[in-house]
Amino acid sequence: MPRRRHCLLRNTGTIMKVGLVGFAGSGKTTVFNTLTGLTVPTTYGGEVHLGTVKVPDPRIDALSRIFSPKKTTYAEITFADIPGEHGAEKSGLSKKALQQIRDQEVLCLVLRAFPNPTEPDPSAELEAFHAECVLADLAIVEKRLDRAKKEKASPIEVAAFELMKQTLEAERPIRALPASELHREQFSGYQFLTDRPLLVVLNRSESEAALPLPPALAARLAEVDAAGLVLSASVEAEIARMDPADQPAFLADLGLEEPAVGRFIRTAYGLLDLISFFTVGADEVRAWPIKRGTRAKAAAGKIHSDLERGFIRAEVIGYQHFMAAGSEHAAKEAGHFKLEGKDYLVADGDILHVRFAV
Ligand SMILES: Nc1nc2c(ncn2[C@@H]2O[C@H](COP(=O)(O)OP(=O)(O)O)[C@@H](O)[C@H]2O)c(=O)[nH]1
Ligand SMILES: [Mg+2]
Repeated sequence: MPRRRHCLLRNTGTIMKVGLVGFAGSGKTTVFNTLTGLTVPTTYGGEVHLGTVKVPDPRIDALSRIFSPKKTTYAEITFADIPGEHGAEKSGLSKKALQQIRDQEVLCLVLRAFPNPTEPDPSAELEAFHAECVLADLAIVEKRLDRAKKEKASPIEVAAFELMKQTLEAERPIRALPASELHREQFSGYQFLTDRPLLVVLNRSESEAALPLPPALAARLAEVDAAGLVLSASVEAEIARMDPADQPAFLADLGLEEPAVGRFIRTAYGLLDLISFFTVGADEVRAWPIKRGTRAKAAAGKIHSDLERGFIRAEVIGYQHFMAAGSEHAAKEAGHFKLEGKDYLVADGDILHVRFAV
């Protein structure tokens, strides 16, 4: 049987999807433009816009300097700017928008906190959004529960839906439930809005950009199991237009350490509980995002289905060990080369070579 060392064939890895949602006028399109570098007009309504950005990773920068590959590939996030319908419904989310946000892996709710006399305050927007997601989920959970009972589904499945129903009736999100109680290992892919990780972005005026989240809002976010982030979209838009050389002084003036883009992307990545493993070589240095807890065989499948099907072993060197040793050879000499089987739990920063035969 031929034995080939891993070569890069085809990308079957997935790109993570983050949807920007919220009231019309909350600043979604402005945030979207600064994240993606695109220039979508900031008019109300309209179509969904998509933009893809690289996930910055200094480890990939360092590996790329060492291998000088033909190609360097970072993990990617696709942002979707989902328009709310101005004044159409109480929360600003139409049926159409609700449908569009079901397609996202992470939801990012943009709350308007820059001065504006006509819109509700940020906490009211948060509550309206949360309530609408809870109601939409509850309607589906009740239907699925009825059907599960009628069709005499497994008691485990019925119990999982009962639990979701109780949780939603208590106005709590499904994402707050422990994975084991929902038996997620058996029922993957519940399509519920409150099961999506939620990142709440407080879009503030320039003068308040460096202040932390208000304590009451932070406490409420903890209750609904959401992450929070403060930025000023207009400041970020200005930074994006600025000569990079002028950025540090501008940021320092406002009391900011870095543009919000990096923080935003890291938070979204963390919410999905993603880690990266790397493949290295003269052709390509590449980051592969996987869920924490992914085993070697499934991780190999991200690179190519053949690598999963014909998986033999994974050669593993941890990023830190590799950098400390300076080369693959030196890392091996130092005893930091491991040969792992299909059930090996891939760790963040593992450099993998998959041995396979098909
Ligand atoms: N002063 C100020 N205006 C903003 C800020 N973010 C957005 N805007 C303005 O608010 C309006 C609505 O923003 P937009 O991004 O289109 O909101 P969307 O409807 O949620 O996509 C636009 O005129 C923006 O220029 C901000 O941080 N500060
Ligand atoms: Mg918009």
